[in-house]
Amino acid sequence: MDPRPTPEDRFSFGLWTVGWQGRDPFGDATRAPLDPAEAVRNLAGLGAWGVTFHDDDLVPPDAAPAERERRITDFRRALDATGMTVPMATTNLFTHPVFKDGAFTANDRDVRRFALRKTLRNIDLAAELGARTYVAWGGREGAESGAAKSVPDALDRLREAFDLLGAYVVEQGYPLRFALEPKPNEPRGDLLLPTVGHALAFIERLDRPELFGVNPETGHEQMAGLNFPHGVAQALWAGKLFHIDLNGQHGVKYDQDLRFGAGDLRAAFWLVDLLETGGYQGPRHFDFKPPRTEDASGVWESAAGCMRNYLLLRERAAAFRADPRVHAALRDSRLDELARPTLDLGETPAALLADRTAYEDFDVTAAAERGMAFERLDQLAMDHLLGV
Ligand code: XLS
Ligand code: MN
Ligand code: MN
Repeated sequence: MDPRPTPEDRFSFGLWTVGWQGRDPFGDATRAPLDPAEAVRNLAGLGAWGVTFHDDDLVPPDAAPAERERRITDFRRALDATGMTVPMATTNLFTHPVFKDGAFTANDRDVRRFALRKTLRNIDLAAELGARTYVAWGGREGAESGAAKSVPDALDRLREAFDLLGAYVVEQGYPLRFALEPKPNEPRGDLLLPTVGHALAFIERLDRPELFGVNPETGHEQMAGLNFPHGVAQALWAGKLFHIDLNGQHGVKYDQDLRFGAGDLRAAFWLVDLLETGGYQGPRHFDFKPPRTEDASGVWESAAGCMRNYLLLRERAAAFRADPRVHAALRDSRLDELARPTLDLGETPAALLADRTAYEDFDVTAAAERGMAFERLDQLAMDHLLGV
């Protein structure tokens, strides 16, 4: 079958993804700038549903008010003409040299206040354009050396910033929630909130934790050598998967931002299986970079590939879940047992201590000898993934 993306699939792309000009630490841009309105039209033509942006992707930070208005109007026209939505927006707190030591956690207080004002300004625009999620990636919140950053003080400042932003959206009555995006390193040597787990723990220390969730990115967790589907599953379990950045990554190295499905294909299979069965209703957002080897046609090829790979994996994962041999293998591996509570309803410690079958009469040797049959189960997954 030839899968075709439709708006029901809720695929979205950042303006900065297809608009990336290919500038990297070693080389200049390889592509011309892309007009946001053209990005919207092309993405809509490919079957995408939404487009997202950093403030600076839409309007250069030094644009005069009239120029700002013109750019926003052009963007709105393209949205209206194509029916594309803006589900999410975010702030660029990392490109301008003023943010070289971070934004909300910069050592300089005036930089922190400027960063807050820049964010509030774009939150107004995000709300105006109908966004429901506001992403916050730390960008340059971090350090290269030990004494340069007091982590407890920096976390206090980060908490202050998010408490203020939360208070602001409540005060304005905006239907926005925040999604914090973890990343272990790059562009700083070490970043604050390096993984999904760190971010989830941080959120619980905020004034309004209910307004804050996470925006995990495939490559960011994999840069830390972590299992991405497991991190996403924990975010879902905590009710905190507010948004997701899908892309591809080959293991522990620099942030590759490959198209979705490139890199760790098996992790991508389990991720799609999880998103499609785990109750996630949000956008399927691609945060990738078409490699700088590509010209404009390669850019759109790469964007289409993100959606195509998601749909192919969705089909493969559904076939895996529907296969009667898989149902039997899941039982052989006792996944049904795992879904059963360990204790009886209302069972107390005393009742457990009184249950001789749980200890005195438990045949430890026999239990230790049982095979788990995971290899057969995993091979069935592999067969489905490979389309056998
Ligand atoms: C960079 C991040 C960035 C965020 C949005 O590594 O992925 O693109 O998603 O600022
Ligand atoms: Mn990335
Ligand atoms: Mn991202």
